[in-house]
Amino acid sequence: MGKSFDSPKVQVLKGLQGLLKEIPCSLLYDDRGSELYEKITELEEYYPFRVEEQRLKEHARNISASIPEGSVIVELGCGTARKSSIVLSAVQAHYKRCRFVGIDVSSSFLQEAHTNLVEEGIAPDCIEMVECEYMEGLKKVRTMYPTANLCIMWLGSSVGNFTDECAIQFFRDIHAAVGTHSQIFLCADMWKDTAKLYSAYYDKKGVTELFIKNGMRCALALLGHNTTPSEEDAWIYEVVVNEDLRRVEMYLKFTNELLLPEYNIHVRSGERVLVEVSRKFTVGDFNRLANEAGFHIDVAWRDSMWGMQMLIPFK
Ligand code: AVJ
Repeated sequence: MGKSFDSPKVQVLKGLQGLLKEIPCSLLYDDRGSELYEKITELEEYYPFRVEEQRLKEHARNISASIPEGSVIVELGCGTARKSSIVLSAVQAHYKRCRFVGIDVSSSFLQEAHTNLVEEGIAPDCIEMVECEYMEGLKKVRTMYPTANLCIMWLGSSVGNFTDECAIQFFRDIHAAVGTHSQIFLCADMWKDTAKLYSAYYDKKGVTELFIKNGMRCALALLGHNTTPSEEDAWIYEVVVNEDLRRVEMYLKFTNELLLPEYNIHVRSGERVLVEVSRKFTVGDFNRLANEAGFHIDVAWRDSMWGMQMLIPFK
């Protein structure tokens, strides 16, 4: 895949011109995609959303105790902040106050997040929102709070979309943006029973299929190719649980060829395009990721379903 500093269009081009074809998963979340993802979180088979919520509630007290008093809690991609409010309430109960900065690219999400947090009883003067990309937002937060410990929350197993290389770079970038006086609270899905993984991504109602097809539609639209419904019907949704790489792979198989000669793109009939990967982690995977990025795992709350850990920089 193209590197993240390439423009989305260049990422799509590089992804579709290669031998093993893929598109960047960042394209899955346009308005329609975000709506479909919301529906996914309500599916019976899709356990990650509910399990995370439950684990956060279960461990909220201990998580809050591992965040030093006076810290600023910063959430990457806070969305509507429904999950983070669980931790924030516990921090507020523990220290009598908390400080939160939500970072997101969507201003409507940020407004909703603010409303939700106030409804959950978080003091309004403790909440700030920054409408930004992650790294730019983190640099801003560091200028707003030059000396405070920053607890950077990255929830929702978003790290599952990253390769090792990208995740390690991402953590290093965080460290470069905010410095040593910081910690990362990372939540992610654990490697588990393959049948359970398969059905979570191949749901009976076909919502995930629509979500994945919507991503492909967005990718091709970036190239000026607007797809028709019959063209999309010829894409077959396929899920592979890859045990060697410990990830769920979501593909579309093209049963009609796609020719875009002006871009040197030729997807053959029967060829698959990788639209999204969702990695599932072992404890060893987390340790390796953290260490290679210059962090150690200070404390963790994990079981066979879900993993939550506090990463602290080495020095
Ligand atoms: C939002 C990346 C955590 O990998 O489970 C859900 C996205 N894709 N169903 C995941 C997703 C298909 C989700 N993450």
